[in-house]
Amino acid sequence: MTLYEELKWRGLIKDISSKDLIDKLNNDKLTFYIGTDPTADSLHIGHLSSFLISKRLKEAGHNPILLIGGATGRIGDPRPTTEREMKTIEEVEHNIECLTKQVKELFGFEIVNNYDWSKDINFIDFLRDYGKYFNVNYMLDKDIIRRRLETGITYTEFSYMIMQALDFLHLYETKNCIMQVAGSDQWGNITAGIDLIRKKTGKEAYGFTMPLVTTKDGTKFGKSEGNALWLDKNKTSPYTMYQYLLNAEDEKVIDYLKVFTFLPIEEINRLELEVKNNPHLREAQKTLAKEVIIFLHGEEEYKKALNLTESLFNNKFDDLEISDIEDIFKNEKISEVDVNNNIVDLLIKMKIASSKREAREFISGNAISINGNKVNDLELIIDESYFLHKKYIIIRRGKKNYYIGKKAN
Ligand code: 629
Repeated sequence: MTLYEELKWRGLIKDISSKDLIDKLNNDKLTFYIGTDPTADSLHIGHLSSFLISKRLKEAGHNPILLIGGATGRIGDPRPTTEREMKTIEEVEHNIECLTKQVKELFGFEIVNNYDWSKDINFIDFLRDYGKYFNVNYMLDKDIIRRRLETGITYTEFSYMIMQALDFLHLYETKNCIMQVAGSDQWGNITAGIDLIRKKTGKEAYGFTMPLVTTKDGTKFGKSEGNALWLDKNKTSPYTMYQYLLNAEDEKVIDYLKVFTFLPIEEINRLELEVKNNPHLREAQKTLAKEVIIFLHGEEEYKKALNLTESLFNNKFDDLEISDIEDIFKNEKISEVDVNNNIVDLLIKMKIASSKREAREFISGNAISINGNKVNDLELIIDESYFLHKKYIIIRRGKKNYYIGKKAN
């Protein structure tokens, strides 16, 4: 299988600027770039797919450059709906620092910052040297701009594509960079660069995009309770990331394995059969979660995430660190509870039962456990000793309803 065929098989090709690129991808060594704006202090899982493409291309012998948008990050790439809030300069600079460190550690790509060549272009030169190459009608025809004409767009955001086009020209001229790769939302910006290079130099540059990764119902992959899943483990714990991936839908998990792992084709095909024949074993999901966590955070963190998952599965909480407990239950509502409550009152206090009668039924029916131990005594008093690390109490009702209480002080 050629490199292009593999990219295609993995679902990583949406738009491609020219058929000639296929041959070049398969046979040449291309210098290419991907860009990211410093809009946050970490990448999130939505960025991972295009960064992994770069790693794939690198492994096939091509030469990646990562551009961090110190200049473009001050402007803001127009979103389809509304104007972005501008970041402060301090925030942009802080984010550049964090992203640089993160990308060096995870990917080791050469990094450039477009602020370095954009900051000295003065407005008059900009209009004379570059503005003349951009027909406003052409700009208005770009998908994103067309969508924004309804809601309105400032001149600042309207100009964004010219800045990104200048970057491509600059890297073409200084580093012989002839290809840009990104997610499909970047197609307009990429083609603006290719067109500028053609007009300025008469030469052909190239680009391709990959489709957006989505869930079964078509929403963006990688939002957990509406929050982004960050690649920085201090912002999204390996356990949380692990759980998200473990819950991938059967219909989608094979797509995700293709996009997010470096597993060989045969192995992914084998897992596809497993999804068909033994879906309850969730081998594909477990493999996806394992591969991604090891890539991002290493073996140790993977083992920890797996252990936490097993603790929860086996209803065993005695050995957990306080930070693990907080991690596992961080999306749960924590109720404040007093010590020396009677178990029946506690269940009501924590909204596990709605009446004393119901609470007693749960207990007699064997449905309640505290910190992993079944409770049968209707008169049980919950003293100090029931609070893990003197702080938390974990109650399970039935097979999978967990409740967490915190000792009131
Ligand atoms: C200057 C800036 C360039 C080239 C690119 C850029 C950034 C680009 C952008 N990218 C997104 C981002 O920064 O906004 N204008 O968050 C993001 N990207 C990864 C994928 C993406 C894209 O970093 O390309 O499609 C998300 O999957 O939205 O000279």
